[in-house]
Parts: sequence; structure tokens; C-alpha cells
Amino acid sequence: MKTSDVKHSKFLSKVLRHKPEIIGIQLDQNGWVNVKELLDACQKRGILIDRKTLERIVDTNDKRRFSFSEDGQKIRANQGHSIPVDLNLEPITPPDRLYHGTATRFLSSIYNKGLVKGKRHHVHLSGDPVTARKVGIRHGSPVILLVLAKEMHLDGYSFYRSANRVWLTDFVPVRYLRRW
Ligand code: HQG
Repeated sequence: MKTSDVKHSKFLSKVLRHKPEIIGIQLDQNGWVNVKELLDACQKRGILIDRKTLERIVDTNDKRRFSFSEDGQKIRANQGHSIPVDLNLEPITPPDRLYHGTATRFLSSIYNKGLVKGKRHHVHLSGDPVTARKVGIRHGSPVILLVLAKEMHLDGYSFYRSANRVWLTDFVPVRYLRRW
């Protein structure tokens, strides 16, 4: 990905997940905003992104963080919001095992309280340990936790998967966690 695209992508993550108000826009209840409105609002603040560049950012983003609506007129972040949006995610059966990458400094609290969602809408889980490690290393010395997803599911916990294949759930109690 081009350096300028990475910069723009980070800015769009901030606007479309957390702070649309910094460029004076509002997301609808499902997290969508009209593409033209978004690009015009960026332009007014000196951030020049054209439609073609936006399409490249959506296509080449390392985690496929954004999606266009079917008609191409709207855009939203696929997950990771801290503002209330309804992504209309349907509960689905998880694989037997999922993984959570975190930092060693969080472990004692996690073993105490379980995995909690904090500011995000869900606890984020990865389908494989390699991805989990990348998530964990963002916070410091990484550690991977195995999540007994099948057991959780059998016990009635719901799982969802975002459009960019991040596994989501509301809370993971300590009894379903193992050090990987
Ligand atoms: C930790 C990135 C103490 C949790 C990634 C994590 C992901 C606790 C941190 C997505 C805890 C929250 C989300 C407890 C959980 N006590 N710490 N009881 N329970 N934690 O960034 O999962 O680049 O909000 O382990 O790829 O790291 O944004 O969550 O370390 O998909 O697209 O609290 O963000 O994607 O950190 O990452 P975060 P996360 P994007």
C-alpha cells in the first residue's frame, strides 16, 4: 500500500469508527455515510481523497477495514467502532478454537475478569494464532490465548464475524481461556 494511502486509511478509520464529527459528518444507524459527502467533508479540511483513491484504499487495505454499499454510493468501516452503530451481524457458529492476541501486562487482569470489550462493541478474536500475535504485539510483549469457542457456543454464547473476517463476541469468561 502507498504511504499516502496508509495515512488516509488511518484517518478514515478514525472518522468512520470513532469520530465522524471531526470532519462534521454523521454516520447513519448502520454506520454508513454517503461517499460524496465524506470526500467533500475531507476536502473542506484539506484532505484530498478522490473516488479512485478511495476505491484503491478499500481494495488494498491490509485488513479490509472498509466496505462500499452494494450500489457503491455509501461506505462504512467493517468493525472496530467505538460509537454506536448496528452492523446487523448475524450470529454464526464459530470454529472449535479461536485465538486472542494480547500483551503480557494485561494477563493478570484478564485471568481475573475474563476478556472484556472495553471501548469497542465486542471482544475481537482471530481465527489463527499468527493473526492473533499481530493483534497482541500492538500492545507490547505479545501473548496468545486460546479461546474454547465451541464450548462457549454450546453453552449459549453468541459469535459473529465481521465482513473482514474478525470474530466477535460480547465477553469471554476466564473458564474458556487457555494460554496457547
Ligand atoms: C485487553 C485491530 C485487561 C485486550 C486488531 C486488548 C483487532 C483486557 C485490549 C482489533 C481485558 C483492548 C481489536 C481485561 C481484554 N483486563 N485487559 N479484563 N480484556 N483486555 O485494541 O483485541 O487495526 O481495543 O486483550 O486487528 O487488541 O483496529 O482490542 O489487548 O481486530 O482494524 O484490552 O483492532 O484492528 O485493545 O484489537 P483493543 P484488540 P484494527
